[in-house]
Amino acid sequence: MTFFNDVEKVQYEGPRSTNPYAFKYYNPEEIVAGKTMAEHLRFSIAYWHTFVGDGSDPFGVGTMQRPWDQYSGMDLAKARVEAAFEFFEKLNVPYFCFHDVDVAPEGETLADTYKNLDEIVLMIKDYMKTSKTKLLWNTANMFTHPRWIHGAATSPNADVYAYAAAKVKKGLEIGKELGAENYVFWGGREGYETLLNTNMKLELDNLARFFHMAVDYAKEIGFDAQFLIEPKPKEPTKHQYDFDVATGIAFLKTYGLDEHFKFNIEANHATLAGHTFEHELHLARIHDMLGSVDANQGDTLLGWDTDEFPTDLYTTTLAMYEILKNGGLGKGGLNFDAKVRRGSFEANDLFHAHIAGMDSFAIGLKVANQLLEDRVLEDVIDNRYKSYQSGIGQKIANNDTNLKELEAYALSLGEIKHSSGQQERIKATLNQYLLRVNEY
Ligand code: XUL
Ligand code: CO
Repeated sequence: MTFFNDVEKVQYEGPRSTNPYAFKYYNPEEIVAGKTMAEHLRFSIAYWHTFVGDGSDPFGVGTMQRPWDQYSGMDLAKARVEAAFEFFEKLNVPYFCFHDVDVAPEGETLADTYKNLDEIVLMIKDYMKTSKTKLLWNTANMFTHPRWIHGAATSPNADVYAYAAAKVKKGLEIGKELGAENYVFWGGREGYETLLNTNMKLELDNLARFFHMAVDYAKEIGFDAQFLIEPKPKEPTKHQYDFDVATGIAFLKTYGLDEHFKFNIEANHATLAGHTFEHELHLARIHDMLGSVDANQGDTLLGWDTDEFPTDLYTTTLAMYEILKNGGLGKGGLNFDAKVRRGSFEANDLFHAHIAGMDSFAIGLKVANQLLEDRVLEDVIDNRYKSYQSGIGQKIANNDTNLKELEAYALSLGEIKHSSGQQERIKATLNQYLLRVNEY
């Protein structure tokens, strides 16, 4: 059975195309800096938003009209798998991601849930035999069900901790079975609401123990995925422990987990933490911990996680700049953890949304690559820090001086001269590069 009957395979038709079901900029085979666009961008579809999300919000019920709406239970789960692989094929997207509960309904007991999962995982595995689409990552949903009310691996209740451990054990087995390239932890309920009832030290220690057990079990079963932490400061929990990349690095290093984990950085989570997307990517990159990306965008007028499809070219350009500087994403990819707006309820809007996101990142890739080739920002930055390339600056950079020598140097100084930071000139140049994208 097919579900998206209005749309044929989406192809690249170039910037002047008026076909809404064509890529204008994403040309998978086009070579940019020695690699195809497909290799650079490694797009992925988020199962939860695209095949499960119903458009409900805290004030209203679902609005989405989906060609699998007539099904329920395991039939619905199976219809979604069929629809998903049709969608992957039509959009020519190389990866997808899911939470356990996205693909199979939870049963009465954990054993029933496993049974449902096993059946659907088998079906997905079968589809993957003939599909070109692979699993970027899977994860365990440990935030929706009421059992996670006080957290999962940071719950005050050890039974919940054990239940969470079982879910992750199963998730690692599923990841191995389906050849996942990464395994993600997003701790939506791993945090606290008030310190008045919280033993933060025990919760953090328990969380670290949990991650160590996951690392050990993956090793034991020969699952060589990259582990990823996805930071977010808040929502649903008031204060989440994986607040942002800096907090995540401190946690991972404190508990000796840094060699096993990288970050899955989500644009809207970055802005919720009061950072730009590129700040989070940059910080992870300079620590060699940039693993993967949840590609979406927030709304500067709204203080919550709106998970919009990424269309802001300024941001996609700066994100691709960081990714290119990182030498790519390795096993990671650009996963559209993004949902169509509640008013975009037709099934075909799913195509429009993904095409918009893919074209936006393709533009970002081309512009960022040209910026790098022309050393636009490199030259600015090298020049700005050139005082560290010789004389006293070089001594500082080489760890070859001390406070006494620096004092003597400072006492000998005349008036200190500064250079302009010129950020307005740099931004104008960036605009020129963006507007010239069709020339690259
Ligand atoms: C929630 C979020 C999650 C993770 C996976 O904000 O981003 O969907 O990506 O659990
Ligand atoms: Co996410």
